Amino acid sequence: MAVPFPDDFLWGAATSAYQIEGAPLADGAGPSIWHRFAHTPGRVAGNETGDLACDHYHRALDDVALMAELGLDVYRFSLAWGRVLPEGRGAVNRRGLDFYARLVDALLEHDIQPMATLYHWDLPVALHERGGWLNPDSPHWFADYAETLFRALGDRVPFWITINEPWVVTVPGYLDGQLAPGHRDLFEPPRVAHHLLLAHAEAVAVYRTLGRQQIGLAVNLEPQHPASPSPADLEASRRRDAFINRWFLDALMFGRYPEELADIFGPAWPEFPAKSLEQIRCRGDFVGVNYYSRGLVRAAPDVAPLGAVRLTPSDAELTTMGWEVYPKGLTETLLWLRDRYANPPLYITENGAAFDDPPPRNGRVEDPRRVAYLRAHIRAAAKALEQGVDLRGYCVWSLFDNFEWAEGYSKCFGLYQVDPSDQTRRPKASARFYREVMASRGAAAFQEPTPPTAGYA
Ligand code: PNW
Repeated sequence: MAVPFPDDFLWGAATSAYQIEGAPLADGAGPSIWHRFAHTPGRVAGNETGDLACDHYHRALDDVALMAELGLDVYRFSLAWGRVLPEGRGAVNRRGLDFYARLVDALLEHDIQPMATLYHWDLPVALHERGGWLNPDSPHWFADYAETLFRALGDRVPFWITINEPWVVTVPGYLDGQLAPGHRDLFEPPRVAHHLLLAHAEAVAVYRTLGRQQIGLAVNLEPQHPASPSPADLEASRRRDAFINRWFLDALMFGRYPEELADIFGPAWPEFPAKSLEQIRCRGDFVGVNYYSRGLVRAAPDVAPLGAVRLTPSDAELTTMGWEVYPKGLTETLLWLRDRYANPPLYITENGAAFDDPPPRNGRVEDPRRVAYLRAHIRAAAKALEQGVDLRGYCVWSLFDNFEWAEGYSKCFGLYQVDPSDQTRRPKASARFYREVMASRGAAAFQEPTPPTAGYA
């Protein structure tokens, strides 16, 4: 098979601020909802926090050298809003901003293109106390924050992502309560989602006034498949598809929400002014796709509000998150984006897997299942490229084992293991494999046969 990745395809790895930086209050930073949530007993497995994480705040320059050794073309990271604006608005905290300026400069010195995410879930507490994403002013707060960064770093950062996974902010954050701020309320999610989309649109508009390009939103997508051919399961998977995959993208691309949502939320679904939907319609320059797995869906009339549950298939390979390994779903997702939304430019902004990795032996960490996962998903991306999908880059989640939100440090996605005792970063076999993939512009992913596991393409 010919390797379809063009020479200018961007190979990268991704992280986020609260998950790796540590020192969340250093140098005048204001606390975030994640700092508060992690410090609330019972919210995170083992009551772990991001206080130390990978100590990247103090090791950023060494980490950039490590990325250069690995051979990244692009590094996707996020900025902590509260480091830059401790109150969320108003005065800029120069020391916080300087941390990111130094990071960006170091990346550029090593020929690594920065891809900066403005919001990866760490809302300043000061804004949360004013209602956070429920406040109709929140899109303006975000646009002001974005403008500060576009002006400070815009000439050096070629790629911006406004918001990471608005669905995860909305649903685990405000409906199920598993992630910060931990609300459980049927009436909040529709408004939170609307404000996140307006925030994205306002930030894009500001960016345009500065005459710049290459800004997008990153969404988590998973194809939804009915667990059986029964009409009830088919209907349930259609609802779940609207809920997870189309909620944000239909609004962005078409200026309307999927009609299933009014049905799912019932009386909690408000009428949105047509004018705000028109404002939300804004394609951006690319869509960031975070892909991990598929949804195998069974109708569950008693499970509010969706009436559907995701099954864990018993015959499939699962990651330690309980997510099915299903590379074919990546091809399916990319083709779906091509067909439904008129072939938008795409970057895979996250793809990866958590497995229980062994401790190092002779300094090496063997993680063959992660190697197989990455190989199969890179091949799945190649299949989509061959069918005309406008895919321009791929980022592994994640560079390091890190703070996996409500799971704490128990779930490891990294190419590098991070020793909790002294913060040593140890490359896993997957880091060596991925280095070969990047150095060969994708060819190394085609050298070994794919293992005969159910979910593999
Ligand atoms: C993403 N889901 O989160 C996030 O962007 C990362 O910060 C995170 O570490 C990574 O995936 C692994 O979890 C997701 O429920 C959280 O479908 C939940 C879902 C998807 C992505």
